[in-house]
Amino acid sequence: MVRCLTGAWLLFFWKAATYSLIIDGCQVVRKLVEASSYRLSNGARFCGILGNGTPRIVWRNEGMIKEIKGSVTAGKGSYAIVVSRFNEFITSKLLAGAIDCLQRHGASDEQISVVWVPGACELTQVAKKLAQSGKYVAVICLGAVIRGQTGHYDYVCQQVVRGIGQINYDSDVPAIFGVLTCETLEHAVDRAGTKMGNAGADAARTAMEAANVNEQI
Ligand code: INI
Repeated sequence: MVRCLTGAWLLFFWKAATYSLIIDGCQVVRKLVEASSYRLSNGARFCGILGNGTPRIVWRNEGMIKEIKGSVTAGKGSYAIVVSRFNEFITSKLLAGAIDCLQRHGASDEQISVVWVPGACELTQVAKKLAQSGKYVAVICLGAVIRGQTGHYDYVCQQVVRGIGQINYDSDVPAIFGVLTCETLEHAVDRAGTKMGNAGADAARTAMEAANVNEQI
């Protein structure tokens, strides 16, 4: 529902809500949610409230401010998935989740390439090469590092995080971090298509959105 209110009225409501914050924190959250549907008579939409004491209401005129948002659709570009064989029991589920997600959002088989590497430490070098090839709109990196199987868990995690981060600095193609870093095998199973969803599908969704944002810039 869209209601037209003056800034003065909103200020009044906000102040009233601020006072009731002391009594009931939920009240303010509710007011903010309601306020998000307010529009000024010139069409500007309520954006947020800044500051303490006398708050400043920020309005956003959607027609004037350029805003880019990525949609989650595969589009016409190709996606590379680089996936580690280490902990394949888990990573194969991440891969299936990623492929399923890309296909559900319109990708054909021809738009998807999969490259297997030995372990999480080897993801970066191959992902970099794929990103630099100019053939893909995004590179999805999938792996599973699980503590307990090795003393060098922390080093493997650090190397992968830093490596994939570096690709994002160096290249115009987004490299998506779809690597599980878990304390236990059970935690990994939870994130590979069971209780906590599928991190491979999440990474694929992120890849499509990032690629779409990139395309618009
Ligand atoms: N690689 C993984 O992908 N996950 C792990 O949990 C892991 N652990 O625990 O050792 C792992 N190690 C191998 C590493 O990625 C390299 O393949 C290896 O060190 C050779 O460079």
